[in-house]
Amino acid sequence: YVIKDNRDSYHYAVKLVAQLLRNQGCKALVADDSLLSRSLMKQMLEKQLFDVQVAHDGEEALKILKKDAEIKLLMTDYAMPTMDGFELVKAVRNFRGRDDLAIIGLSGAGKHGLSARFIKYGANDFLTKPFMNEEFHCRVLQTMEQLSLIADIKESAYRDDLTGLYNRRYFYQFAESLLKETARKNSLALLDIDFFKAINDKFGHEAGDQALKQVASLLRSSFKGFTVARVGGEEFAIVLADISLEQAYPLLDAFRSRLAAYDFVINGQSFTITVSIGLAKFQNVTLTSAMRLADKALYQAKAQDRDCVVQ
Ligand code: GH3
Ligand code: MG
Ligand code: MG
Ligand code: MG
Repeated sequence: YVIKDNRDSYHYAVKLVAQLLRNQGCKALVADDSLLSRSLMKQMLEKQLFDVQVAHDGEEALKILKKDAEIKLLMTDYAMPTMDGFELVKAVRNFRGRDDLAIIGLSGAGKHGLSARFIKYGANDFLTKPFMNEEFHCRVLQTMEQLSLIADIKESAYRDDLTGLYNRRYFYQFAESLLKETARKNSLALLDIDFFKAINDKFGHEAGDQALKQVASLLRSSFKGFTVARVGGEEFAIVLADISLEQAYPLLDAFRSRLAAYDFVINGQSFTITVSIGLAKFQNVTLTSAMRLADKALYQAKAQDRDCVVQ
């Protein structure tokens, strides 16, 4: 049905299908006091494969949005009892950003000034009622496409492209935000591959890269649910949220021995890799001092014949 509306552009239809696939199962919320308008929008969004909820006014919409962080699109009317569309947009923007939740405001015809104000209050776009079906679909599609693009850009800005792990930039941002939650008991581990220069020298830089990828994938499978980042060439950091030093030590030592026993086979050549690990507590400290502590422990691990965990 949506495609039929857009038969005039092949390229548009292709884009549309791609976005429909991304919309599938994605949650949307319609806030409108008019039953007719509400059910029309619900129906149209369902055609775009959204999972749609409805609210009768701004207050109800706000309640739903506070409970459900998975809602990715809000369509809101302007004139509604108890809380109007502007108030709703302003309130929602206090806890959901423009790159996280798309908002399209709607207002009656002859009130174009109102529509523009939606944007000023933080909506991504607006529509004037009554709208044509095709305009509705285009605006929703474009807004959701922008949200997807931002998500893609964010994802690539936070990933290391060799290993697919989080990068240094993400690690520092995440670590800073975790340290603000003072009540939690966390640990920080810094890992540095032993004599990696020798691996490169012996087997070539290309093989070294392959080895780094494999180390990363071992890290990923060993530390599921924790934040693992590549913070340097052959250096990795793991933030273990809600894990005390005493609990972290055996986890890291198990990884250390798992890695030491792992048989790397790259370009027909077989070798082993070991890692030195420095462990520090990660609560009620500044990020700088936590890093310094972990780094000091790592330095000691290197001094103690490597292939060990020091806390
Ligand atoms: P140590 O046990 O003291 O850590 O010895 P090391 O040789 O691992 O330490 P060093 O810091 O002196 O050398 C790290 C080496 O890692 C140097 C560099 O050539 C290599 N390296 C860093 N990043 C990459 C990368 O992305 N790919 C490859 N193949 N090698 C890298
Ligand atoms: Mg209304
Ligand atoms: Mg190093
Ligand atoms: Mg090293």
